[in-house]
Amino acid sequence: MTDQIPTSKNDDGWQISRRGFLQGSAGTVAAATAGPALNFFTAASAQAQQPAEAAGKWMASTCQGCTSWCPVQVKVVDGRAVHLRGNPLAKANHGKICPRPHLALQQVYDPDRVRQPMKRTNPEKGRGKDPGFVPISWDEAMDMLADRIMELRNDGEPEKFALFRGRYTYLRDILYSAVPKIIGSPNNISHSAICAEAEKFGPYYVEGLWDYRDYDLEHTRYVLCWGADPVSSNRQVPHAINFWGNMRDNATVAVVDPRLSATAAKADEWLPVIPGEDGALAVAMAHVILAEGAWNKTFVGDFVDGENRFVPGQTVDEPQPSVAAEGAERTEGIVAGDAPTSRTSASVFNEIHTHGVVQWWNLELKDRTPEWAAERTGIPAEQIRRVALGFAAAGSRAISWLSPGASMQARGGYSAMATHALNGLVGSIDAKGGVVAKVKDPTGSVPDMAPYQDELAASHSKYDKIDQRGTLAFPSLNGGKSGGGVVTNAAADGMLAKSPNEIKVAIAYWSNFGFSTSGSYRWEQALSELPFFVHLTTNASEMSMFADLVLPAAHQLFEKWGYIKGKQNLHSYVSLNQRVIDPLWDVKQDETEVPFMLAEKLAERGFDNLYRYYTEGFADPETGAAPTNGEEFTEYALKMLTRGCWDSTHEDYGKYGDRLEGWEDFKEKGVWNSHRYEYGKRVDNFATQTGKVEFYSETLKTALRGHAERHDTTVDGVLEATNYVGRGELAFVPHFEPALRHGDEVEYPFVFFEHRSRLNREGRSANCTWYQAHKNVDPGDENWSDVLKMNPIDADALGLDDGDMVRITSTTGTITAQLKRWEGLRPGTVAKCYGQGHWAYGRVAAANFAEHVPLGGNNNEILYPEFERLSGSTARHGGPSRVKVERV
Ligand SMILES: Nc1nc2c(c(=O)[nH]1)N[C@H]1C(S)=C(S)[C@@H](COP(=O)(O)OP(=O)(O)OC[C@H]3O[C@@H](n4cnc5c(=O)[nH]c(N)nc54)[C@H](O)[C@@H]3O)O[C@H]1N2
Ligand SMILES: Nc1nc2c(c(=O)[nH]1)N[C@H]1C(S)=C(S)[C@@H](COP(=O)(O)OP(=O)(O)OC[C@H]3O[C@@H](n4cnc5c(=O)[nH]c(N)nc54)[C@H](O)[C@@H]3O)O[C@H]1N2
Ligand code: SF4
Ligand SMILES: [Mo]
Repeated sequence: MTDQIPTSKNDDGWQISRRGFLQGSAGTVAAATAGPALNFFTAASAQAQQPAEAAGKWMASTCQGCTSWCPVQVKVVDGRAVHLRGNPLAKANHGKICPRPHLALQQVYDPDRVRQPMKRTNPEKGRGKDPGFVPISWDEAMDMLADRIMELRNDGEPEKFALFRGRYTYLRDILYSAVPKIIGSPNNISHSAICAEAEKFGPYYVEGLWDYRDYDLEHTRYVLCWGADPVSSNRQVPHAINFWGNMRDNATVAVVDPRLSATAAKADEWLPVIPGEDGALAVAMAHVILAEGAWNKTFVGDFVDGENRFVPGQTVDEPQPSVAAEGAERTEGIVAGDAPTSRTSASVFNEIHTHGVVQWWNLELKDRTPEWAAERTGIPAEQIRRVALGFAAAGSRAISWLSPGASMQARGGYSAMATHALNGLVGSIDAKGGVVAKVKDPTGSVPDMAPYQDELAASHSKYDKIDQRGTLAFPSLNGGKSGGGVVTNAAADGMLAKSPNEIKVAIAYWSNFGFSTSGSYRWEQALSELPFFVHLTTNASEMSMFADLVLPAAHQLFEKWGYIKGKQNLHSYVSLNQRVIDPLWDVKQDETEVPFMLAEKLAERGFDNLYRYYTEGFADPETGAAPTNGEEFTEYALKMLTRGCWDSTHEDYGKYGDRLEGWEDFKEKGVWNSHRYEYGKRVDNFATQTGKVEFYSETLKTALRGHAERHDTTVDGVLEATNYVGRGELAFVPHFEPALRHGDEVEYPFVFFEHRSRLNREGRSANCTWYQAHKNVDPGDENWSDVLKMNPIDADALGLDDGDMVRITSTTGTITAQLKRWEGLRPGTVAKCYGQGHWAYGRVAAANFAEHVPLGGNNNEILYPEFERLSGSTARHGGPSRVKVERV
């Protein structure tokens, strides 16, 4: 099935047309029978491989090597996983995968895996201190943990418990939400804000979508990537890799990235922006589109008399706000720069599906000429104009593709808005060939926990969280709410400052914040001071080295049950993680079995609320049976939450897509597909305050004002506290903000920026030999090494050659790497891939695992722990740190 390459496309998406398929097979037959065929050897070797093919079984599961979360199949032979491919039944990735699932084989069979629970014997914690781990049983380990939690409860301080999670399946709430809530802690802290929350901030305050988008590559005519490298990373990788070539036949590709990425190398235009100046580029493109009259008139609307009044340098008379009171309110609470422009009584611009195009022009765009932007961004004015007009000429079949590269920056909230607003100008949001959203799926959510919270839990779980969300400097406006989202990386500062309270007991699962956070040394300190810490992990990674208990976790792809929800190729899907092989070691499933054991242990100690929640709240939907052990609990919970996919008696069965025929059928197929996305359903019903695509974001205005009121200040006060320089009504429109950098330009002459690897499975590839042996698939990188890429002009000036070991120093720290002269970045910048520099994890990842010597350097040791505070995000991009580079 995997070999069925789609031969035709139509509006229903990828289809293998019967005719095309028959033609394909007929052709093959003809070639094989017509004399000495060129495929003689291929055919012979295919035959020779047949017995092995027949020996194994392809079993469905899900790859979570990155956030594409692809439905896959695992070839299992004699109980061993030996090969992977895409699940051919998945409409999202149509049987395709990227290179990374193969690395997962090396992960599950990694000889350095944690094989049984381990207990620390050395009370002193710190990098380089031998933890003195000794093996213990699960029973003993869970007793220790339960005792610590009971101590907090008995002392009336359950808020001193914290749960940190990184990657997850959608069974996550069983552990991540229920355990802290029912114990009585507010502190469940996810990794989302070190991942990509600033990216979601843009679409939310423009179109009301706090989510990643999907892209209609099949019908698009222009793809403008902002730091996105879709053939290597981002979130539709298999579909993008397999479809990019076809797409390029019909579409122009422009890539804004300070680095010649794999996608940039194959693009029509590369715009090597100066790191952190994306906002300037995006507003200049918007300026061009308006000044040249190139916006989509059927989506945005037009001046009533058809005359383009977007004249560079001049304001347009603003339309009268529809409700007079609103106009009065608009200026209230805003201090500087708030002078209203002169308004005429007649509306000059008849706006259709958008809101505030004239205000955006007047407040921000009118002076943002390509010539102005060229100076800031390093991109020639001519190219800015050409790309902007090319993008707009594609009309609604254009994609402005925003990634963390252009948003996870110190002032990236507004560049995220500006880049996404370009989709609004051309009307490509919710349109054929444009930028779309997920399709609904029929999965459910976990039962309400409130009935299982006692008085202590109910009150203490509402305490302020350790991550500082909602404080003046951390608005974290997820969903429009002050403190609505996580501020992952500030939790370390909170723990060190014991503010708002001390954390005494913590569990972290599937995460490695001692490695994955900018300014990671703060986590090392915080974890060293944490009295009792449990790491639930496959490998003894950096975080494990500070743990009192290291608990071996089942590998997500091969040994664990769960489900995920994803989208690619205009189809959303629900895909099962399945236990396709017997677990190798004494591992447990992190999100279900471990909390069930904990619940049993707490019940033994007289606190049975969690146990009752699990056994009363979860039952087999087919038999009604209550779970009696962790494995049953896992299965019943999974069946319950996915019931709408496979149970014909469920109210949502078949409503949004596939009708799977029972639980066994779901396990066999592994994936539920949604119907294809239908364009144009949201067009007058966007989830913004006005229901429109907002260039003047009333939604953001309400959110910022809400936060300002909470702290008894103005919106300007909030902008100041969050490091933004814009003031007044600029707060409500996508606008240019200068890059923010740490380090004096003279002492630290280079702007450091970074990227991810085509082979990174987030932070968990480095102990795989295949990762190290193929590292040069990333443009400029070298196998078995970690290189700092520097333009030869700069390298010559410093007298540096390929292979020289260099010390890279920022105001935050120093790491070492090998120098690589490379033309794929501009002079004055240096770049390094993320992923190397592990001083723990295993013998391949570290240069010397026993001695804690890293292989290469971890970028997070030199990245200043800067934030994009409006979304709570860590600002790893935009060049937050200047560095100096010296030969070792
Ligand atoms: N400088 C820099 N920092 C980054 C990034 C970057 O590009 N550059 N990327 C950021 C992004 S986007 C993200 S999402 C975060 C990710 O950061 P984290 O959420 O911290 O996740 P990972 O670094 O992938 O580490 C996961 C850890 O879980 C354990 N583990 C591995 N496999 C499994 C498993 O199957 N089950 C369980 N239970 N445990 C397992 C291992 O200990 C591993 O170290 O990192 C962020 N940090
Ligand atoms: N191969 C691979 N794919 C992945 C993952 C993985 O680990 N490996 N992880 C998944 C996860 S968790 C996430 S969150 C997504 C992240 O999705 P991506 O879109 O890949 O995000 P990043 O890797 O953070 O973005 C890095 C890109 O931004 C560029 N960049 C750096 N600074 C700037 C700047 O100032 N301006 C601009 N325009 N670009 C800049 C870098 O050169 C690089 O190309 O990827 C997912 N996909
Ligand atoms: S690594 Fe990512 S893109 Fe590749 S198969 Fe796995 S989930 Fe899909
Ligand atoms: Mo991420």
